[in-house]
Amino acid sequence: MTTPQLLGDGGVERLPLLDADLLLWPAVDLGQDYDSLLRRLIDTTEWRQQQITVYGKSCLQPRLSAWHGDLAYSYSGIRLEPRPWTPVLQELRRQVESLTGQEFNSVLLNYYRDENDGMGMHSDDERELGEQPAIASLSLGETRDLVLKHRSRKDQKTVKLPLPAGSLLLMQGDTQRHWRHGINKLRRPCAARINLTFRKILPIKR
Ligand SMILES: O=C(O)CCC(=O)C(=O)O
Ligand SMILES: [Mn+2]
Repeated sequence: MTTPQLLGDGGVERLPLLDADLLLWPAVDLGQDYDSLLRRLIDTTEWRQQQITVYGKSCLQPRLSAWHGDLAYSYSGIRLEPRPWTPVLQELRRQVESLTGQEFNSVLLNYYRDENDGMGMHSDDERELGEQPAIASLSLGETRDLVLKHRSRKDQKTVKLPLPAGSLLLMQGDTQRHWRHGINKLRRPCAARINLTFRKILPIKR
């Protein structure tokens, strides 16, 4: 593991959140324009709408998703079998690894088609992510706010972090232990957004 690279233009910033370790690159250079990449990923990914179990109830996730990488991943009662790395995902992984100094073996793509799609508040704290997971989250398309809430400290205000196209957020250290995060549905019309979360899954037997 190396320390994150400090860039000249649009360099990385550390977000001042108690009990969290968050680094944000506001606009990373991906060597291609964000909109073409968004369209390419929308058109070429085999999207699924997963049926999940939340508090014992079965429902469809309000978004589409795809899991690529080396190992399967289980959460909310579902098991995602990995699809192979595609050239475009491999290249994005290489760029994200080089910026963050972390290694990733998987990526979860989330496709928020419009304002009716979102993601409930959660922590990425599955056992196979390890004790202090580093998760790198790359956004494309419409800006949506990542809502962050401290798990136990009522004196910590809810944070709304806008994630514009080309932004890269690294969540690491104790962030998942102390904070939950999610993407609210919106009341105003909103175009498509894709978020790619690069993760390192550890081979754990269940
Ligand atoms: O869409 C986002 O920015 C959040 C995605 C996320 O939290 C997840 O995939 O676990
Ligand atoms: Mn998450």
